[in-house]
Amino acid sequence: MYTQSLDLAGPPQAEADPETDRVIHRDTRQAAFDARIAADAKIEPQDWMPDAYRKTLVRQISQHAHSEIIGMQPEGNWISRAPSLKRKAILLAKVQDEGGHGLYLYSAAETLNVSRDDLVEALHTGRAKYSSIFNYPTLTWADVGVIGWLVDGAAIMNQVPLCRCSYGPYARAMIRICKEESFHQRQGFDALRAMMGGTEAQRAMVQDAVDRWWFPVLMMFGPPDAASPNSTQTMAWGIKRISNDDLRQKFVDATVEQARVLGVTLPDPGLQWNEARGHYDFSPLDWDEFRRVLNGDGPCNRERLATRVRAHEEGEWVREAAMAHARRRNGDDSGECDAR
Ligand code: FAQ
Repeated sequence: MYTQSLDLAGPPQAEADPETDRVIHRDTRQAAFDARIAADAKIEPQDWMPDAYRKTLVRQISQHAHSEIIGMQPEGNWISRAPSLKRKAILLAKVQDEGGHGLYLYSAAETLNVSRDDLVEALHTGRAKYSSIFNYPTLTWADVGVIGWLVDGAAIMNQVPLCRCSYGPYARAMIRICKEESFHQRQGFDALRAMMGGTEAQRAMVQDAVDRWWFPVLMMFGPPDAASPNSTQTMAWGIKRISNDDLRQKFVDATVEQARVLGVTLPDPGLQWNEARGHYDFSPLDWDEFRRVLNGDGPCNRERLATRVRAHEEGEWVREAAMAHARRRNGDDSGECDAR
C-alpha cells in the first residue's frame, strides 16, 4: 500500500524559502514517480504525476474512448440488415460492447481530473482525434465480418500490451476490453468463414471487403516510428509498451496465416516472407491518405461526426432524466413525482 505520504518532504523549516521549498518538494515527487515507473509499478489517480504524463494519458485515453463510440457507427449501420436473427443478435451485442468500452475509457480518463463534458465537446468540435479506420464506409455485409476479423484483430494487437500500461485505471479497463475484443474478432472471422463456404458471389464480396480494408487497417497502428512524435516519451513512461511499427509487423505476421485459412488474398503484391528477418515484408503504406483522413478528409469523416453530434443532442432528455433520478435518490430534489 502506498499513499501520498511518499510525496511529502519533511516538516517545513522555520526560515524556509517558499520558492526553494517548492522546487525540492517537486524534485522529491518526481523522484518517487520515476522510481515507480522504473520498478514497473502502477501509478494511481491519487499519486503525484508530472503534468506531461497526465496530459498524454488524457489525450490517448480520450482518443481511444472516442474511437470506441464513433466505431459503433460503421457496424451499427448493418444491424437492421443482418442476414439472420443469429447474426443480428451477435452484432447487436458487439456494437453495444463497443459503447461499453467507450464508457470504461471515459471513466478512466475522468480519474485524471478532466470532465467528460469537456472530452465530448473536444470530439464534437473536431479538436480531438478518433481512430482513422472509422472514417471508411461499410458497403456490404462482408465489411461487418472484416471489421471484426481485421479491425478488432488490430485493436487487440495494439491493446493487449496496454493491459500493462503504467497508469492503473487504463490498464485495468484494457484487461476487460481485450477479453471482449477477442470475442469480436472471432465472430468476424466466423461470419467470413460462413460466406467463404457459400456462393461465388459471397466469396467475391468478402475478397472485395478485404481489398478495401487491408491498408487502412495497417494504418490504425499509427505513423512509422520515425514519424511518431509521442512514442519515445510514452514508451519511456510505460504507457505504450511496443512501438507502432513493431505492432504493425506482429499483426501482419499473425494475419497472413488466418487469410490462408479463410481462403482470401491480402491485396499486397509486396507481401512475402523474409527468411533473414523472420517476418513478412509488406509494401509501404500511403501516409498521404492517412494524413488526409486525420485532417477530416476521409470518405466518411463528416458523416461520422454529424451522426455523433445528432445522437448526443437527441439524447439530451435521457441525460436530464438520469440527472433528475440521481438527484431524487440523493434526496436533494423535493419535487413530487407525477405518478408512482
Ligand atoms: N487514427 O505519435 P503517434 C478499436 C495520431 S479502438 C487517428 O504515434 P500515439 C476498437 C495520434 O493520436 C481503435 N489518429 O501517437 C473497435 C497523434 O496525434 P496527436 C483505437 C492517429 O498516441 C473495433 C499523431 O497521430 N485504439 O478499434 C492514429 O503515440 C471495432 C501522432 O501519432 C486506440 O486508440 C490513427 N490510427 O500512438 C471499436 C488504442 N494513429 O494526439 C469499434 C490506444 C496515430 O499527437 C469497432 N491508442 N494517430 O495530435 C494508441 O495505442 C495510440 O494512441 C496510437 C497512436 C497507436 C493510436
